[in-house]
Amino acid sequence: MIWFTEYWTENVGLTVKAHEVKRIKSKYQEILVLDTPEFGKMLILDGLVQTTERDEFIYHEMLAHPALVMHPQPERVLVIGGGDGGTVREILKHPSVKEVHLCEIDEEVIIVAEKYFPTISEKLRDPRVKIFIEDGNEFLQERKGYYDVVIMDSSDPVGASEVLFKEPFYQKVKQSLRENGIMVAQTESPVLQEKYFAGAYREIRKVFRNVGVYLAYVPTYPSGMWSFTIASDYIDVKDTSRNRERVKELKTKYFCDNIYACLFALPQFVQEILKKS
Ligand code: SPD
Repeated sequence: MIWFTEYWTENVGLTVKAHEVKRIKSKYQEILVLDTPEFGKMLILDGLVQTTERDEFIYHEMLAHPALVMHPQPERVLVIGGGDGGTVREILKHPSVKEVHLCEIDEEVIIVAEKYFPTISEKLRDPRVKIFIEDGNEFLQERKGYYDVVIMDSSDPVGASEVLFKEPFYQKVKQSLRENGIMVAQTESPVLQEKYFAGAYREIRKVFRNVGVYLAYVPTYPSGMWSFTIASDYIDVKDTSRNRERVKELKTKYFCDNIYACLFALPQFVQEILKKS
């Protein structure tokens, strides 16, 4: 057994006792798989926890479903990042979806996910899924007016992922959407990463007319309080009276009709952060 710590800041972190299952260095990052008593297997990239068998459903459901439910009829969906496959699995719960493109820069993440995280990656080989091993920023250059929903399932905004949290990237996302298109991004913790959280909101608002922020509780992410930012030029993304009947048809463990109904209920301090952004 080893002790592993993800440092959330210089002063606080998440420490778990674990068996080391696999450690490899890919072209882009160190990929580590741990097996822990409480969270099951954990996928860690460059020292940062990406997903765990125990709580992955919370993040993946909350990242995928709100945007897919709000869209009148999502058929073509793009995921940038998300090589573990959890977001793809959730997207395919929506019967209208015909095509999912997954753009992941690091093929090793997919290989590791398929070997060690079969319940998360189980839909990656579905015939509706096409995998592109490419840089998300470059990939979008070629796609104009194609997607109904674009989902940023990125790692934290450090190193190669930093560009995915900036205005020029969101402009490309916007151009890749067709009419009624919606985008959603994971946007870090308002508690421990206020700078990144507020920064992403500011950049997204420069590009899209309608923007909303919602939260979920993800135990293994910094502070546990995690944010998602959803945006569209066509759809009032804060109107959660739309398509509520579709939520009831989804087989989920966290996302549900009550959560959808009050998706944008934010704690006062989070509202304050957004107001001054
Ligand atoms: N600090 C962790 C943020 C990770 C967000 N992406 C995770 C990818 C899981 N599909």
